[in-house]
This record gives sequence, C-alpha cells and structure tokens, in this order.
Amino acid sequence: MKLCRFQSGSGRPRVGLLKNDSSVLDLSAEGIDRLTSLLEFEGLAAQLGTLAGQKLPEFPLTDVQLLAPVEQQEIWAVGVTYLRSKKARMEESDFSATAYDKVYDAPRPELFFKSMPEKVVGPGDAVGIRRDATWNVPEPELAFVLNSRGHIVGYTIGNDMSSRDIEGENLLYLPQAKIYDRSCALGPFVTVGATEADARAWKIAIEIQRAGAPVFAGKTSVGQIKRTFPELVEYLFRSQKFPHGAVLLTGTGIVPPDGFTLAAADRVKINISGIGTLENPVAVV
Ligand code: DO4
Ligand code: MG
Repeated sequence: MKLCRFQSGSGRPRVGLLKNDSSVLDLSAEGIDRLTSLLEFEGLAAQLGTLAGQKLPEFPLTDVQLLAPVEQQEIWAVGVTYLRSKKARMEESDFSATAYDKVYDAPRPELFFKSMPEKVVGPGDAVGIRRDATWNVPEPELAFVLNSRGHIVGYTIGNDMSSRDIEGENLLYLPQAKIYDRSCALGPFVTVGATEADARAWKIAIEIQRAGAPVFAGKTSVGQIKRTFPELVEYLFRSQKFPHGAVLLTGTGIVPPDGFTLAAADRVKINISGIGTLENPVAVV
C-alpha cells in the first residue's frame, strides 16, 4: 500500500492511495484530509486495504501533482550509519575524522535536525545547492515516517542535500552544510505495511544527469545500515515528543567520488525498490 499527498489543478492538497501504480484514489471522499491523522490509525495497512476496495474518486497519476508527504512533522536525520559514509567523511576532513570514526561504533548514533516541513521540497521541485559552497552532493536515504507514538508507519525517500566543503572544514559547521533552503526533498510515496526485514531487502539507486546524460550513478542496499530501526527511533524519541509525528532520514550509503559536485540544472533521480522514484532538478540558492 502506498500513500501520497497530491494536488489536482489549483485545488487544495489531498491524501491519496496509489492504485495499480497508475492512479490515485482520493481519500478526502472518506473524510481523510490529513496524512498526519491517518498515520495515527491503529492497523493502518488493514484500514487502507478496506479503503482500496471502496468506490472513491480516482485521478490518473499523470494528471496530478505529487507533493512532499509531510505536513507538520519535523524532519530529522541520522548520519554515518553506512560504512561508505564513515569512510568518505573521514577522508573529507582530518579535523573531523576521529569524530566520524567514533560515532560509527558508539552506542549513541549521530542524530541531527534536518528541516522544518514547510522547507521540504516534493517530487519535481528544485533541490538547492548553496551559493557559498563549492562541493555539493545529494544523499539518497530511506526515510522513516513516524507517528506521534514513535511507530514506523511507513517509508519514503529522502534526499539529504549536503555541502561537503563546509561540513569538512569544521564539524561545527554541520548545520550550515545541511540546513538551508531546498536542502531536503521527500516523496513521492509512503509505503505502508513493510517490516524492517522487507525494507532491508530494498535497493537504493541514484542517477545524476547533466544535460540529459548520466554523470554519476550509484547503488546500495538498505540492508547495509549498521543500526537496527528501533534503535534509531528510540534515540530520536528519547527525551522529546513529536505530537505530529516525525520523518527520520536514515543516512547515506552512496557517496559520489571526491571530484564530483552538483551543478545548477542537474537532475537527481533516487529510486528505492519498495517505494518508487524521487526526481528533482537542482538550483542554486
Ligand atoms: O555528519 C555528517 C552527516 C552524515 C550523513 O548525513 C549521512 O551519513 O548520511
Ligand atoms: Mg545524510
């Protein structure tokens, strides 16, 4: 079962259920107007199964604008959860190498605030590269969609856009490397009803295109995440509440070679096999 937020024409944002990968059932006809409240339902996957069997207004996927699947949720991220990320970061900075090495093995993960929901971009919207950065990369990541009780109710795709020169210069610059306009993309769907074992079998792939031709491609598997899913969620919800739920990006396992930086008008395509493809052009912000 896959959920989305969508808009038809200039209408208000609605919550949809994907049907046959080709159309969207409009759940507002059942009084479901907010993704946040839907994610609080007990037994959500079963309830969506019932809704899928009902006669609901249906829109071809090609006729709607998919929106980021987020309303009031804060967006957080974990880092250095894949060996590839640890190695790349240690090479990027003598200054921070020890910190990355230690956090990869420490009981407490690296957790950082990534974005307010209103700053997140959805499918097709431009992701940003900072005008004061020289080394910019996308980070293709599985994202947990969590309700207020800290349950993983679904999974979406996240792009944790990052300025590696700023991050590498000084670890204290991490918020500037990670948080700026258009630095986080989410979507296109929220896959509901998958277990951790299901998700660990999914493949993550990225392709970056410049002037229509691929300039970087990479892949990994969600199974390469070092920490368990409950461990990541438990640390996020430790000593803080999320009344609207939260989204947690789970780290990157794909890092382009050091000579590579994104440029304006590149296109970033991220596919996670159990979810779909998130595609965004790149713009300087
Ligand atoms: O501290 C650096 C950030 C790490 C990160 O975002 C990742 O591993 O995905
Ligand atoms: Mg990341």
